[in-house]
Amino acid sequence: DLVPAAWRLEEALIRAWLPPRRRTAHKGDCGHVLILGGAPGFGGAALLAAEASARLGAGKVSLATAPEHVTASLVRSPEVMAHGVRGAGDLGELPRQADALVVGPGLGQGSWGQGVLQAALASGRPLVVDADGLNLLAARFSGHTRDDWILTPHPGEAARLLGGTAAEVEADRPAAALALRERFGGVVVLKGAGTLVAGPAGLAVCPFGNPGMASGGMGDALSGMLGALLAQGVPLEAAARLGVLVLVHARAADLAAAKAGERGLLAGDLASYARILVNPTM
Ligand code: NPW
Ligand code: AMP
Ligand code: MG
Repeated sequence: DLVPAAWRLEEALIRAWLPPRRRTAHKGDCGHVLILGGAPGFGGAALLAAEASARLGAGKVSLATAPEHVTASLVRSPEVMAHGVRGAGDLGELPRQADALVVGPGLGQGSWGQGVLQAALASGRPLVVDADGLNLLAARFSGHTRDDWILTPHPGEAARLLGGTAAEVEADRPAAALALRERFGGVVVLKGAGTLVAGPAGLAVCPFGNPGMASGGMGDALSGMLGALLAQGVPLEAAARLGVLVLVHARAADLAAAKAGERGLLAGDLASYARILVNPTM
């Protein structure tokens, strides 16, 4: 069993946020996530986030990405509604139609990404901000704070947000996580071995995960998972703890590694294992 005894209580508490579905549930009850990302050349990140959202039980998943990635998304995940967006003006009402937004995977830092990030910030919806969404926050929106977002930096992104180096972040990870929360508000997930979650309830460290996760796209999958939890009505900090600490992302990686080993673990492998973990009767 992969769950240390100390974590069982929290697991039981947090699982209460994802009870079995009502027999009469329909997709409109189960939350709509919008993934915003995938500038030209970076489509995979947004596709991985969208696929992970769908596997975590979001009723509907939309993807707003550069037009050149739409066909790939339809082939890989026909369940995802993929919209080709030439610029933020093409988004229309999409951001306000979603229950939660994930902005950043493969977003790039050019004018396309800037416009899309601005639309996400203006949507009034709870947000997961990852990857280039964080890089743009650091470079162009650094005064922005809010209570309704989860920020998911890796140490390099955390360093950009704090104005230091990744080595400084790694030297005192708890201090960095708390400083990020102090500066930007919301809930901060500082990734890396022993991911930290800093929120109103304090600081918690993830006991799961393995070096197989040191491969491209792992963080993008996490952001999609967190978005799916938010869209299903899990409150911000519980979503971060549920997604990071207790049930989903790193434990899915541990299950996948137990099955076939750490080396060669792919971000796209996680979603099917994460699915097992969000079905509490199993
Ligand atoms: P170094 O140099 O390795 O020691 P970037 P990115 C540091 C997209 N992707 N501990 C690292 O340090 C993303 O979504 C697309 C310590 C380096 O300085 C983004 O939009 C994929 N340091 C975009 O690419 C799959 C650490 O951070 C810097 C650290 C750029 O994102 C890949 C590197 O980070 C990717 O997700 C740690 N644990 N982790 C796709 N398939 O489409 C990182 N660093 O420059 O922000 O680049 O993370 O690749
Ligand atoms: P990113 O760098 O954005 O792709 O995110 C990488 C994801 O994989 C984060 O959730 C990290 O916490 C996780 N990860 C990467 N390497 C390890 C490791 N050695 N042990 C545990 N988790 C890891
Ligand atoms: Mg990343």
